[in-house]
Amino acid sequence: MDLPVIGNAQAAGGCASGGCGSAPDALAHLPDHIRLKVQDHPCYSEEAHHYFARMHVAVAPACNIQCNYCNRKYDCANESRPGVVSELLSPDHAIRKVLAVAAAIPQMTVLGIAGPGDPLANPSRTFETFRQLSEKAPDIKLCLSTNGLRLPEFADEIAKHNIDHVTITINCLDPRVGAQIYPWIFWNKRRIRGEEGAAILIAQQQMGLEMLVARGVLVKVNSVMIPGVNDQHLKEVSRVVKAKGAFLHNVMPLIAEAEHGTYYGLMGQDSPTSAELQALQDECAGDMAMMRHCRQCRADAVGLLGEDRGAEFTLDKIADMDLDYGAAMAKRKEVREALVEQMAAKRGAPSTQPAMAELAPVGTRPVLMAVAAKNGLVGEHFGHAREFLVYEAAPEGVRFIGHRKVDLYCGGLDSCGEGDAEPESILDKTIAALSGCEAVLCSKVGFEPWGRLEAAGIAPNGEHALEPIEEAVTAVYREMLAAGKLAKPVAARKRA
Ligand code: CLF
Ligand code: SF4
Repeated sequence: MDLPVIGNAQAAGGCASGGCGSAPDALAHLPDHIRLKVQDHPCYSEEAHHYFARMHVAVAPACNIQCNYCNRKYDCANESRPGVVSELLSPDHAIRKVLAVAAAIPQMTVLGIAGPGDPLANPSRTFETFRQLSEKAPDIKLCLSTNGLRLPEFADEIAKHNIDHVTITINCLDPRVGAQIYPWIFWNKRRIRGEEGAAILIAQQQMGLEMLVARGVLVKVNSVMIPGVNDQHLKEVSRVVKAKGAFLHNVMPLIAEAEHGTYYGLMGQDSPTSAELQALQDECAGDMAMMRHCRQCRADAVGLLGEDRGAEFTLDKIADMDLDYGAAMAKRKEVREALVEQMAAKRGAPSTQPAMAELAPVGTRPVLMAVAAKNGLVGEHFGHAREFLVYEAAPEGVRFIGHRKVDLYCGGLDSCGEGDAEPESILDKTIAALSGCEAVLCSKVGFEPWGRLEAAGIAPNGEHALEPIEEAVTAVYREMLAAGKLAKPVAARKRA
C-alpha cells in the first residue's frame, strides 16, 4: 500500500524529559477513549500533524460579533489567517467536496467548520453539513470552531452530531479587556457595545465551555495574543480554562497588517514577536497542554497543516470526479491504521544519538535551531522552504517551539536566488524571521544565502539532510558543545 513517507515523529512529541532514546508517547497519559479521539487529529495531537490531514469547508458566512482583528472581507481570524477569501459553499456542495477530498487524501481524518464567519451564527448551514456528513462519511471526525456567543444554545446539538472536537476563541475573562477587543456583539436582536457586550460574550463562552466538557466534548481554547491588550491576562485565561476542563490551549499571534483593513491593522497595533509568543506560551503552559503547531490556516484549507491543496478541489474540479465512497472508506481505514502503527513504531525506535543529558552538563545554555522540514525529516532545500520549524535544544532535551513562515526564496531554479524576483529582500525577510535561531538545518543551501546567513549569526547546515529532525538537532547541539560554543551567555534575541 502507498503511504505518505513520514519521518521521525519525535519531532512532534518533543523529548523534553532528558533522554532521546526514543520519542515519548505524548498521549500516553490519556484514557483510551480520549486517546482514540485525538491520535489522528492533526490539531489536537502534535505528533499526528506530521501524518494526518484536515480540511475545512467554508459554509458559514455570517458573524454575530466584531473583533478588532477581523475584516469581514476575509476569513474568521479566530481560526484562520486574514488575507484570503474562501469560496463559499452550500452544505450540498460542501459534502461533495469532503467526499472528493476524503477519497483522494485517505489520511484526511478531520472535517472542520471554521468560517469564514462564525459557524454558530449560521446554525442551519453548519448542522446540515455535519448531519449529512455523519451519514455519508462516518469515518471522518467532526470539528467546529466558534467565538462562543451562541455555544450554550447549541451544546446539545453539538453532542448529538458527535462533534467531539470544538474550539472556542477566548481572548479574555475581564470585560474591560474585552471591550478593547470586541467593539460590539449582536445579541437578542440588538447591537450591544463596549464592556456590556464583552461581559455577555465572556459569560456565554465560559458557560459553553462547561457545558461541552460536561458532555464529553474535547474543547480546545484559542486565544489571540494582542500585545498591551491581553498578553499578560492570557495567563489567567489559561489557568481558568484548564480548571474547567479544556483539553488544549492554543495561543496564536495577532496578525495586524494595515492592508487587511482591520481596526488593529489600521491603528498600527503591534503583533507579538516570535520570542514574545514563545515566552507567553511557556508561561501559560504549567501542566496544561499547549498547542504550538497551529498554522492559522484558512477557512477552506485542505491537507496537512502548513500545506494548502484547496486548489485541487474547487467546485469545477470535483464536479468531474467519479466518487465511490464505499471503496474509498475501506482504503481510508487501511491507511489510517497503517499510519497509527507507523507512529507507534517510530516512538519505539531507538535513537542513534546518545541521550542529551549525557552530552551537555546541566546549565549549558539552550539553542534555537530552524529546520527546513519535509515529512518529519531535514528534507527541504533552504530556498524551497515556505516555513521553518523551530526547535530548542538544551541539556533537558529537544523540544518543538513553533514555526516561522517565510516567502519562497528560490523560484524553482537550480541556483537559489538567481533569476527570482527581489531575492535579496526575500532573503532579508527570511533572515529576520529566523531571528533568535543560531543554526538553520536544510537538505541544501545555496552559496549566496549561505554567506548571508553566516553574516547574520545563523549557521547554515546541510550535513544532516534527510535525517530525522530531532536527531539532527541533537547532533548539531553536540557539535556546538564540542566546539565550545555553548558556554557563552544567551545572546539577546533580536526582534523577529
Ligand atoms: Fe480545523 Fe481548527 Fe478543527 Fe483543526 S484548524 S477547526 S481544530 S480541524 Fe488547527 Fe488550523 Fe490552527 Fe485551527 S492548525 S487554525 S488549530
Ligand atoms: Fe471575524 Fe471571526 Fe471575530 Fe466574527 S468571530 S468578527 S468572523 S474574527
